[in-house]
Amino acid sequence: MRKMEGPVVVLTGAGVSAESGVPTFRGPEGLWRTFRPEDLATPEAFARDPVLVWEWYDWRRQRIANCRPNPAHRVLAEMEAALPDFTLITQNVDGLHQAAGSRRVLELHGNIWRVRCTRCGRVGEDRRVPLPEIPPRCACGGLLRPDVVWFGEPLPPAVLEEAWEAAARCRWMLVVGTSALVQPAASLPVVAHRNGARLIEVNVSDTPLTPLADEVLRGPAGEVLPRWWAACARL
Ligand code: BV8
Ligand code: ZN
Repeated sequence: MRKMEGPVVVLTGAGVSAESGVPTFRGPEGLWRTFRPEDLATPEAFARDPVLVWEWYDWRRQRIANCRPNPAHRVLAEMEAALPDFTLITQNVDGLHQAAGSRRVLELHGNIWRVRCTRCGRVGEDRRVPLPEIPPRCACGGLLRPDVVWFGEPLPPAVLEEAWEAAARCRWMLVVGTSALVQPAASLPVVAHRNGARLIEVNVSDTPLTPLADEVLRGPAGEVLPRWWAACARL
């Protein structure tokens, strides 16, 4: 355990929201019955069957609407307030980091509470659960889509650029609750490590990043992170 000095970056995945009740993608209960996210979270699936894709998102939105931030989300909000140079990067689309009080969140994969018009491009927040009509329509009559990044789609360039820069210059990187399988997010810790950052992994199981980690905090983020942060504060 060392005193954290210098820029700190945290990368989170679905595991940080698991204790809030948000289903992970590759957990035992899986996200949605027989479908794989790679099959549904794609522009092709949406073009082929927008109703099926929206039924999946409406189901997830209804699940997430009842979920509250857990102690892991709250500790990350505390870290942002306490540390002079802190960047939170998330792969999650559930908005729970913002709900916990994090003020600057780099959302690599968008946000399930935002919708985007496929015709006029208007982007707006839509928190209606359940959706009154599926698929939802824009005022212009165009088909709305979830404002998330699907497989095969580029990540928002400005957000990704900021994430690369933060990863390249940080002295500490915490990787919390990600299977480190989805690219390019999974390369951020590799860049940090290559540039000499101290890598700390918080996960209930091993991932492809575990061999790179300087420290592995094995256990549920909602229990492990608060204990680790309290110990840091005593240094
Ligand atoms: C792109 C939004 C290019 C949608 C998501 C072959 C090789 C390498 C890459 C590829 C390949 N084929 C295709 C690709 C690229 C592809 C990719 O990476 N595929 C993977 C599957 C191989 N990537 C893309 O397509 C990306 N785009 O590359 O574009 C491009 C460039 C220019 C122009 C055109 C194109 C886009 C990827 C984004 C996909 N969208 N989400 C939605 O959510 O509906 S990704 C989706 O999966 C979520 O965001 C989620 O974050 C992610 C799953 O990852 P995790 O977050 O890690 O979640 P997971 O369930 O997997 O793991 C949970 C972890 O938590 C586990 O480790 C578990 O042990 C742990 N855990 C559980 N409980 C706890 C816990 N840990 C702590 N505490 C607990 N309590
Ligand atoms: Zn429109």
